Amino acid sequence: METACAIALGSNLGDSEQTIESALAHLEQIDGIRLGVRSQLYKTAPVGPPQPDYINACALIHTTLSPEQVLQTLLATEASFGRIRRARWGPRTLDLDLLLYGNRIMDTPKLTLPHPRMHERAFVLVPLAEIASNWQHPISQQTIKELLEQVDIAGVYPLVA
Ligand code: GSY
Repeated sequence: METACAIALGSNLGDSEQTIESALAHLEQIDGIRLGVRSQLYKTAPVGPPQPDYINACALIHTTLSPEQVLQTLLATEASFGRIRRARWGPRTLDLDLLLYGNRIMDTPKLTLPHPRMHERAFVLVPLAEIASNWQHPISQQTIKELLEQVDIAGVYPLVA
Protein backbone atom coordinates (compact mmCIF):
# COMPACT_ATOMS: atom_id res chain seq x y z
CA MET A 1 0.00 0.00 0.00
CA GLU A 2 1.34 3.38 -1.00
CA THR A 3 1.13 6.50 1.13
CA ALA A 4 1.24 9.98 -0.37
CA CYS A 5 3.84 12.28 1.15
CA ALA A 6 4.78 15.90 0.60
CA ILE A 7 8.42 16.91 0.63
CA ALA A 8 10.12 20.30 0.47
CA LEU A 9 13.38 20.92 -1.36
CA GLY A 10 15.69 23.87 -0.85
CA SER A 11 19.18 24.96 -1.82
CA ASN A 12 21.21 28.15 -1.60
CA LEU A 13 24.77 26.96 -2.28
CA GLY A 14 26.22 26.02 -5.66
CA ASP A 15 24.02 25.48 -8.73
CA SER A 16 20.78 25.29 -6.75
CA GLU A 17 18.44 24.82 -9.71
CA GLN A 18 20.47 21.89 -11.01
CA THR A 19 20.80 20.41 -7.52
CA ILE A 20 17.04 20.36 -6.99
CA GLU A 21 16.37 18.86 -10.42
CA SER A 22 19.02 16.20 -9.79
CA ALA A 23 17.69 15.45 -6.31
CA LEU A 24 14.21 14.80 -7.74
CA ALA A 25 15.69 12.55 -10.44
CA HIS A 26 17.65 10.72 -7.73
CA LEU A 27 14.56 10.18 -5.55
CA GLU A 28 12.67 8.82 -8.54
CA GLN A 29 15.21 5.98 -8.82
CA ILE A 30 14.73 4.74 -5.25
CA ASP A 31 12.87 1.49 -4.64
CA GLY A 32 9.64 2.15 -2.78
CA ILE A 33 9.35 5.75 -3.96
CA ARG A 34 7.28 6.94 -6.89
CA LEU A 35 7.60 10.59 -7.74
CA GLY A 36 4.27 12.32 -8.26
CA VAL A 37 3.51 15.90 -9.18
CA ARG A 38 6.07 18.57 -8.41
CA SER A 39 5.96 22.34 -8.23
CA GLN A 40 7.92 24.79 -10.26
CA LEU A 41 11.06 26.31 -8.78
CA TYR A 42 10.78 29.44 -6.64
CA LYS A 43 13.39 32.00 -5.69
CA THR A 44 12.86 32.86 -2.03
CA ALA A 45 14.31 35.34 0.44
CA PRO A 46 16.20 33.53 3.22
CA VAL A 47 14.47 32.95 6.54
CA GLY A 48 17.06 33.05 9.31
CA PRO A 49 20.47 34.71 9.38
CA PRO A 50 21.71 36.70 6.35
CA GLN A 51 22.61 34.28 3.55
CA PRO A 52 22.00 33.94 -0.20
CA ASP A 53 18.47 33.59 -1.59
CA TYR A 54 17.16 30.03 -1.82
CA ILE A 55 15.68 28.02 -4.63
CA ASN A 56 12.71 26.09 -3.21
CA ALA A 57 10.21 23.57 -4.56
CA CYS A 58 7.83 20.90 -3.27
CA ALA A 59 6.94 17.48 -4.61
CA LEU A 60 4.56 14.67 -3.82
CA ILE A 61 5.92 11.18 -3.51
CA HIS A 62 3.98 7.93 -3.24
CA THR A 63 5.77 5.42 -1.10
CA THR A 64 5.65 1.96 0.43
CA LEU A 65 8.38 3.01 2.89
CA SER A 66 7.72 3.89 6.53
CA PRO A 67 8.06 7.54 7.66
CA GLU A 68 11.45 6.71 9.24
CA GLN A 69 12.62 5.07 6.02
CA VAL A 70 11.53 8.09 3.97
CA LEU A 71 13.41 10.35 6.39
CA GLN A 72 16.54 8.19 6.10
CA THR A 73 16.24 8.29 2.31
CA LEU A 74 15.99 12.09 2.35
CA LEU A 75 18.99 12.41 4.70
CA ALA A 76 21.04 10.02 2.55
CA THR A 77 20.09 12.02 -0.56
CA GLU A 78 21.18 15.27 1.13
CA ALA A 79 24.49 13.63 2.05
CA SER A 80 25.05 12.35 -1.48
CA PHE A 81 24.67 15.93 -2.73
CA GLY A 82 27.40 17.08 -0.38
CA ARG A 83 25.24 18.44 2.40
CA ILE A 84 27.06 18.64 5.68
CA ARG A 85 24.82 19.62 8.58
CA ARG A 86 26.57 22.64 10.07
CA ALA A 87 24.80 25.75 11.31
CA ARG A 88 21.13 24.98 12.00
CA TRP A 89 19.84 27.93 9.98
CA GLY A 90 22.88 28.34 7.71
CA PRO A 91 23.28 27.98 3.93
CA ARG A 92 23.05 24.51 2.44
CA THR A 93 23.65 22.66 -0.82
CA LEU A 94 20.46 20.67 -0.43
CA ASP A 95 17.77 20.58 2.21
CA LEU A 96 15.04 17.94 2.02
CA ASP A 97 12.18 18.03 4.52
CA LEU A 98 9.42 15.49 4.98
CA LEU A 99 6.36 17.71 5.42
CA LEU A 100 3.44 15.30 5.38
CA TYR A 101 3.19 11.51 5.40
CA GLY A 102 -0.44 10.89 4.59
CA ASN A 103 -2.37 12.15 7.60
CA ARG A 104 0.15 10.73 10.07
CA ILE A 105 0.77 12.64 13.31
CA MET A 106 3.90 11.65 15.22
CA ASP A 107 6.53 13.22 17.43
CA THR A 108 9.73 11.29 18.11
CA PRO A 109 13.25 12.59 18.76
CA LYS A 110 14.06 11.98 15.08
CA LEU A 111 10.88 12.93 13.27
CA THR A 112 7.89 15.16 13.80
CA LEU A 113 4.90 14.91 11.47
CA PRO A 114 3.46 17.08 10.13
CA HIS A 115 6.66 19.15 9.85
CA PRO A 116 6.40 21.50 12.86
CA ARG A 117 7.13 24.71 10.95
CA MET A 118 5.53 24.05 7.57
CA HIS A 119 2.40 26.08 8.35
CA GLU A 120 4.40 29.27 8.95
CA ARG A 121 6.81 29.10 5.99
CA ALA A 122 5.79 30.88 2.79
CA PHE A 123 8.72 29.23 1.00
CA VAL A 124 7.01 25.88 1.71
CA LEU A 125 3.33 26.85 1.41
CA VAL A 126 3.59 28.65 -1.95
CA PRO A 127 5.06 25.66 -3.84
CA LEU A 128 2.97 23.18 -1.84
CA ALA A 129 -0.26 25.04 -2.63
CA GLU A 130 0.61 24.77 -6.32
CA ILE A 131 0.45 20.96 -6.14
CA ALA A 132 -1.69 20.09 -3.09
CA SER A 133 -3.89 23.09 -2.24
CA ASN A 134 -6.70 20.93 -0.81
CA TRP A 135 -4.55 18.68 1.40
CA GLN A 136 -5.71 19.21 4.98
CA HIS A 137 -3.08 19.73 7.65
CA PRO A 138 -3.61 16.70 9.92
CA ILE A 139 -3.59 18.77 13.13
CA SER A 140 -5.29 22.08 12.28
CA GLN A 141 -7.47 20.53 9.54
CA GLN A 142 -6.87 23.69 7.52
CA THR A 143 -6.09 23.19 3.84
CA ILE A 144 -2.72 24.25 2.44
CA LYS A 145 -4.57 26.99 0.56
CA GLU A 146 -6.04 28.29 3.84
CA LEU A 147 -2.65 28.15 5.56
CA LEU A 148 -1.11 30.06 2.66
CA GLU A 149 -3.66 32.86 3.10
CA GLN A 150 -2.30 33.42 6.63
CA VAL A 151 1.38 33.98 5.74
CA ASP A 152 3.25 36.84 4.10
CA ILE A 153 4.33 35.67 0.66
CA ALA A 154 6.59 38.68 -0.03
CA GLY A 155 9.99 37.39 -1.12
CA VAL A 156 8.70 34.23 -2.84
CA TYR A 157 8.81 34.41 -6.64
CA PRO A 158 8.43 31.84 -9.40
CA LEU A 159 11.84 31.44 -10.97
CA VAL A 160 10.37 31.60 -14.47
CA ALA A 161 7.58 34.16 -14.55
O1 GSY B 1 14.45 24.89 6.28
C1 GSY B 1 14.95 24.85 5.02
C2 GSY B 1 16.19 25.66 4.86
N1 GSY B 1 15.92 27.11 4.93
C3 GSY B 1 15.32 27.88 4.02
C4 GSY B 1 14.72 27.62 2.77
O2 GSY B 1 14.67 26.48 2.26
N2 GSY B 1 14.20 28.71 2.12
C5 GSY B 1 14.24 29.97 2.62
N3 GSY B 1 13.73 30.97 1.92
N4 GSY B 1 14.82 30.22 3.83
C6 GSY B 1 15.34 29.20 4.52
N5 GSY B 1 15.94 29.20 5.70
C7 GSY B 1 16.29 27.93 5.95
S1 GSY B 1 17.13 27.42 7.36
